[in-house]
Amino acid sequence: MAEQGEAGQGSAPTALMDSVSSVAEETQQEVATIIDFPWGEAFTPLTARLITQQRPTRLIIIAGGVKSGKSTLLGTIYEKFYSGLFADYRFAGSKTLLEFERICHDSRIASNRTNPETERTKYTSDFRLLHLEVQNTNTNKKHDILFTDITGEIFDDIRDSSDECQRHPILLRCDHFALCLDGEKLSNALTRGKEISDGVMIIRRLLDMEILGKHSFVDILFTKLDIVAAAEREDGALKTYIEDIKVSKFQKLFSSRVSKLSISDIAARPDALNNSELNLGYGIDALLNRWVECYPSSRIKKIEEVKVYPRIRAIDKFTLTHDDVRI
Ligand SMILES: Nc1nc2c(ncn2[C@@H]2O[C@H](COP(=O)(O)OP(=O)(O)OP(=O)(O)O)[C@@H](O)[C@H]2O)c(=O)[nH]1
Ligand SMILES: [Mg+2]
Repeated sequence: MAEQGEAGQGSAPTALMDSVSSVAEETQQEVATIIDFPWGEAFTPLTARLITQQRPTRLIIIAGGVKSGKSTLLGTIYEKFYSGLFADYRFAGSKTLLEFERICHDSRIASNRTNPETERTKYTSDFRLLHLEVQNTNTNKKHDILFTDITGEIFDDIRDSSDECQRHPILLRCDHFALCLDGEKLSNALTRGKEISDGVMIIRRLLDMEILGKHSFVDILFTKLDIVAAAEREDGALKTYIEDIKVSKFQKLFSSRVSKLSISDIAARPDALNNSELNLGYGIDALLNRWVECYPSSRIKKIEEVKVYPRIRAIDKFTLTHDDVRI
């Protein structure tokens, strides 16, 4: 009886196991016929090692508040290569094409929008990185670049909390730190004070935490120049005000604390409604040249300065903590 019972109980699972294994076999056959296209999604600091372990890579951190124009800046760099050469470069590839396409979608006719837009970047707890490979048209040298594309909310947290800065060791690795200040907010008397003080506070926090320092290349980007120019036509004092901010709040406070501080006006996607004569991507070509060609030489360390980490065994890959992430 007992044997029969066991056999009786066993027959159903056996049938189930048989059907599971036949499904598994079919799935395996299907998987074998799927063409393995590149992933195309954004990298995380960990997966970006796919790029950084192969070749020297520039890491550009694009910081700034919500809607300050960070993603549009990246989308425009990508769009510019659609029409051929941009700055001193030709497009040589990207492992995150899907993300660039996502950023650009709402600015295209295919999105059925009446105005070109950029979708708000979704909140992710980790940094998202976009990859671009460019080739210098004069030297033919190829360069890999990783740009961060993260929502301004993360930079609000970084500005307000040392713990949040420490949660992102990738900040230490940046070759260029670019802070976007929203030209639209600067053009409005009600919002400009906070936009400026938030910008000053984030640079100060990163300097005090020694994340930025004498080795750092910092860009302060005054975005949406078309909106600023339109506002200046209405308010004669605005131009002098903004020029004064550039000197008194950024140049004077920070230029002696970093390796190089550059201040630029850009218009990633000027709106025709602002009667602007600015081209798409105004000011961004010079920026891209600087990001690719200049990098902090002081990051090259003498051998005795290099901290030695214990050799990582295969099993350690599964136990690495956030602090171990170094790219
Ligand atoms: N007029 C004008 N609008 C711009 C320009 N650059 C960006 N914008 C607009 O500004 C808005 C915000 O731009 P995003 O690039 O999404 O800003 P973001 O900093 O990535 O925002 P989050 O991802 O939310 O942090 C979008 O509606 C863009 O179309 C510009 O040069 N001129
Ligand atoms: Mg964004």
